[in-house]
Amino acid sequence: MKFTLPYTLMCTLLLAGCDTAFFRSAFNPYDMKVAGLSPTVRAMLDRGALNCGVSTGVEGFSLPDQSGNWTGFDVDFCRALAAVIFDDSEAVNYVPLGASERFSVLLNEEVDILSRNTTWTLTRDTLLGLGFAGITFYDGQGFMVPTNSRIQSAEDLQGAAICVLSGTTTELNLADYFRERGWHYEPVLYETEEPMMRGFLSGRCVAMTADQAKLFAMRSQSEHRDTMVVLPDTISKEPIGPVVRDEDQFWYDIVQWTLFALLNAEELGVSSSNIDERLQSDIPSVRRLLGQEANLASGLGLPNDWVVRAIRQVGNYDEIYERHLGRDGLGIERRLNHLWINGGLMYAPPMR
Ligand SMILES: N[C@@H](CCC(=O)N[C@@H](CS)C(=O)NCC(=O)O)C(=O)O
Repeated sequence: MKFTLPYTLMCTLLLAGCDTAFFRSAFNPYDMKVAGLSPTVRAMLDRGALNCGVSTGVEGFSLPDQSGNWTGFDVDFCRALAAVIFDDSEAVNYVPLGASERFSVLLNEEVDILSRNTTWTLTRDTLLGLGFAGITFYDGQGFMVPTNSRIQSAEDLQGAAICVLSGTTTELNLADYFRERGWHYEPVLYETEEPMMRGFLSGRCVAMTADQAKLFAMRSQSEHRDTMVVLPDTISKEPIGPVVRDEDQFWYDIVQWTLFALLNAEELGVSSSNIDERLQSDIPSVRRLLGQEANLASGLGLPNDWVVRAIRQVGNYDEIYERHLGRDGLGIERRLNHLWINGGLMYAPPMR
């Protein structure tokens, strides 16, 4: 039976500061009103745009052109969310954030989401009051060295000076790597990336370490790209995903299911180029994905065509990947980022 609460009582509870968890359990979750219970969504609707925290400029992930138009894999995830919420993938304010400041800016509500090469870890998830809504990209930490260096693999780095950004998992993994081996090394710490690249190019360190996709991006962005090479070693797991504040479960669900929808669309062969044809499909899972039957979006407080909006305006996961990171972008093989049916780890729960 559907649970309804008299309007006055609901207002009283809201004024009393009753938390959203109560409402979540008290209301029938398939009630469209739930969207009104997300402070993040409410603020976004008032503002008319999503505030998306991105990195300060990483080719393939988030990079502004000279007119200030942002493109990239992380940018497209925010565009998909804006399509879902506003039916307008352009309704996004991009906020470039360095590694050290990103979490406080999110917690201070200056952005609605971090879509910014951020690794999911236990402490970030539990101690900081953050929620990781999924994994958009499986990465791992690597090293870049000058092409003419004697260093062939990470095993040759004993005693080396290594350039690294502070406030990252990269810095911590680097320490673990050397501690485990009982080796000495000299961490050369930077706050932001540009000076780190300059330090590396000037020989301040013999290697630079970062997430591997990031190293490929930095190499591709540099006019000295032919003088540097990424080593074959991967020294960590870097599951990268969108981050929101813990307390807004409704917004978390929208972010999480938007990612799942992009993956399920790829799995079901629904793309921006065939969406009109696929809207005529008789296949039950395609019809559910595209809101042609069942009322699956009501639990998210969204209209039935929410996935159609995202796919039409931005594309499915494969399109986004290939556009920025794959064949039309950085040229990084999908590997772990393939769908599970293609030997990868990308596996979205069913939409039913
Ligand atoms: N995935 C790691 C590293 C994230 C990170 O911020 N990496 C640096 C480079 S190693 C970066 O992307 N910088 C781009 C920027 O600051 O705009 C983490 O979550 O701590």
